[in-house]
Amino acid sequence: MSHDISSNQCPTKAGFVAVVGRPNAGKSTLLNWLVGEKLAMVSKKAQATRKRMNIIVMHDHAQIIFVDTPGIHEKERLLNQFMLSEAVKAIGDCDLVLFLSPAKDKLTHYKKFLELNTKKRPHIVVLTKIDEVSQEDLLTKIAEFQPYQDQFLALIPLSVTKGVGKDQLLDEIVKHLPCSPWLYDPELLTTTNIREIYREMIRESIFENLSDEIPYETDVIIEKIDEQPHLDRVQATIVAEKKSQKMIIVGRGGSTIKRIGRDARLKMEQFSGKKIYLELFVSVKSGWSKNKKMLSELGYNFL
Ligand SMILES: Nc1nc2c(ncn2[C@@H]2O[C@H](COP(=O)(O)OP(=O)(O)OP(=O)(O)O)[C@@H](O)[C@H]2O)c(=O)[nH]1
Ligand SMILES: [Mg+2]
Repeated sequence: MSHDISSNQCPTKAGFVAVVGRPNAGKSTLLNWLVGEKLAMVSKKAQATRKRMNIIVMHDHAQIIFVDTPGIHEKERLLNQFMLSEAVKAIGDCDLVLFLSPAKDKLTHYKKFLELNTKKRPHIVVLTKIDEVSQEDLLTKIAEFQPYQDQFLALIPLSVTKGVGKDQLLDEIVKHLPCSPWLYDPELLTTTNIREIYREMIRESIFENLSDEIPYETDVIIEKIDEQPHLDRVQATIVAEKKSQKMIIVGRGGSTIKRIGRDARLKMEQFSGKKIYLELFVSVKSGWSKNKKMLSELGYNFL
């Protein structure tokens, strides 16, 4: 207790906060909301995020470096194993964990997280999407977590849709961060570069425009960015597993790829405040999501 009080008197605080939970729990949405910018890719479809992304939020005298992670799930495919390892690494490397549980969820995912958290990193439970449940069901859910209250630091109900829970969450996080000088320029919102952000915007458009397995079996390579003061020229390749997928991605008379390109371009323009000239290509790399070398070429490195 005395430690907590003295640490709250330090002039500045900073630390890494891993944001974890099952696919589709609302992790990336929460971070975009906290930072006030659309930085991380969001999708109705699960397993949208594939890599860690740092999102930096200043609150009071603290610099919170959130680490967005892929949803915790187990699947054989090498890409999915990489995704799980990203979440595990983020937990291992952080000062504090936010475990996100949609308010409708059973506690199975939480129990799995406790098993995964072998280093016993301190964590806060965040009940997300509380707009989707009644007040009564919310109270029942909170009661279900009570037997675990000596495991977590706090339980915070939250809804991005309703705009509820932001300050409670940030205040709680700051309480538990170590005294430290800020680790980054306080103006900085992310350590992720423009290349990676544009790539995620194209991936997000693929998730929005294509169904079934195609979003999961495609990825994006940014081949070239030519940055000018008011215009970015971007060349990117969509990588698919099969020739049949390439045909669907292109669409009749190129209609689908045009739609993906237009949606991505609008997101990129909104973000950069510049005009974007986007050229999209499609290539087939059979087995890319199951092959270590090809995954590494796409920036998914197991290390
Ligand atoms: N109703 C409601 N929906 C939400 C809320 N927050 C997020 N969502 C929706 O939940 C879906 C998943 O959101 P994401 O932020 O992509 O979830 P994620 O945890 O990052 O998912 P992965 O990257 O796949 O692990 C999207 O359709 C969001 O719009 C909320 O507060 N209320
Ligand atoms: Mg995500």
